[in-house]
Amino acid sequence: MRIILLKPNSPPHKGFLGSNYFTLPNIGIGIIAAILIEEGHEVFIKDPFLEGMDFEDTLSFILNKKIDIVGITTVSMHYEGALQLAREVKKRRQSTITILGGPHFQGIGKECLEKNAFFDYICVGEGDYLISDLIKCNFNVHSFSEIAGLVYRNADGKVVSNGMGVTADLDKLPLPAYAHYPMPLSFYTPAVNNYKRLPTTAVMASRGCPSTCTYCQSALFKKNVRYFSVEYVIKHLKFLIENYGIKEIAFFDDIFTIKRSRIIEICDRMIEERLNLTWICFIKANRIITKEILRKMKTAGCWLVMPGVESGSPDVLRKIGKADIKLDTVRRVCQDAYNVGIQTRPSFMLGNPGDTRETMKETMDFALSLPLLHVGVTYFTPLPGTNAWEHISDYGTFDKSKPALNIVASPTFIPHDLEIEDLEHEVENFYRKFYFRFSWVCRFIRYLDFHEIKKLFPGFLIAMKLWISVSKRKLSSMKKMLIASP
Ligand code: B12
Repeated sequence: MRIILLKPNSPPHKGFLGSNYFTLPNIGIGIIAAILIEEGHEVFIKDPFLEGMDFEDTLSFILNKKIDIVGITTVSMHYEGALQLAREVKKRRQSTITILGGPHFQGIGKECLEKNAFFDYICVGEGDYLISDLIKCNFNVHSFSEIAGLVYRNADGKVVSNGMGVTADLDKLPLPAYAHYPMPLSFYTPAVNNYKRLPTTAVMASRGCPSTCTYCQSALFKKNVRYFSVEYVIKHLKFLIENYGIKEIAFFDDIFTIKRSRIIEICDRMIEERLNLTWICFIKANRIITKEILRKMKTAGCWLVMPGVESGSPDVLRKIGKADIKLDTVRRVCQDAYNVGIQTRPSFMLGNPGDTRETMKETMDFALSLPLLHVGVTYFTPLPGTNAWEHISDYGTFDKSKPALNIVASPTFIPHDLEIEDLEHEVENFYRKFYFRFSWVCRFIRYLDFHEIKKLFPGFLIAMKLWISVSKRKLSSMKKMLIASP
């Protein structure tokens, strides 16, 4: 069969202050493509934004190639685009099968199929084999109940959900179909402070997350953590080095450091095999992250660890399901990493349930007190299907029908007693206070190396943007004061 797997035509992913960046290839559809290619199907992976294709180009491609199955991967931010694409494909060629998957549908897949006749199937959770299973059973409705993660219409037209798809044996999965990505791996470039060396790409060494953060969709996997074997991970890395000259890896596991023994083993193997990679990963700032582990990670090539901290207020942390994050431990981990020579870039959110001006200040003060070179600050954004989505009205104002979801660019949830402007101002203020200070310059020098020097120019442009934006805001508030004064 002829199958296309793609992201919808969606507005480009905007970073802070409208900065725009290409990201890394999508692992999910890469694996699905590899499975289908192995089974003899003709598969196209497309990324319209990356390839400069507008909506009509995408549609023409699908129609001209006489595609049988259109598989669309969707984060909530791109849902509108997915609706538009599936609707138009069905309108122009009714026989095309539309299958939707991706994080947006976790928890609300059934509802989405009920509402949209132009979706034929939805995949909830992991769907590595879902399209393959549908093809193998010849799209026979009587076999659908056996396909994990499938949402479908039964013989009576009633929408049925088989629950969450979870791939049990990760080692059986093929590597993503790298040769079929729309751009060569060397083309993809993450945000400037997310890499040291190019080409870089993303790898997942595990799936699932043991944490229960109320805002995160990974919590829906209910602690079902699964690992690729260390052997598989090392084989994967070697393949990327040998075939694509990859020099750096972003380990995109929810938490790369869940198991201490496994981390030691992966690092030891990377050192023994002389992979000579640099890498970054998400961590949880807990007991596992000792100075000794950090030293080992550094020797294996790690230069950046990214813990999700989210708030400097223990009360807010409790409200967002992160009571297990201890601020003292976060401080200790940041200091140990600093001493060892690894950068820590925690993520923080403002406008959390329970956030007030005071707690947001606590968060900022906490971040400012840590030995960091960079921080990530976003707005708390309730995602469909999460615990936060269900209970959000207890904490403030949120319009569930609003489609846009750009956690970085604009707030969608406004806690009680706060205004949208407060949040926008606080995020900008956070970045300004964080970056425009003398101690930051010292830290910058501490981490300065050949790779950082190469990124000075784009970094300088972002700093200028921040400065201009802050000045504009100050000017407009001065104007308002002048107009208001008698
Ligand atoms: C790595 C990552 C990123 C990376 C790059 C992602 C990439 N390469 O495309 C970066 C840092 C750039 C990023 C950015 C963003 N991310 Co992000 N990210 C992740 C993370 C940690 C891993 C993604 C991943 O590779 N998963 C592994 C693969 C195997 O899973 P998958 O892609 O979901 O695919 C599987 C299933 O979903 C399903 N499937 C997916 N598509 C399809 C299609 C079909 C047809 C079928 C049948 C099945 C199917 O089958 C796949 C295989 O099992 C996830 C959390 C997570 N654990 O998934 C968040 C996550 C996906 N991100 C999230 C968000 C919100 C964003 C941003 C919008 C944040 C922002 N505003 O800045 C942007 C959007 C970027 C974009 N896609 O355009 C949310 C999405 C929630 C939602 N409802 O949309 C997640 C779930 C985290 C969370 N908070 O809960 N992200």
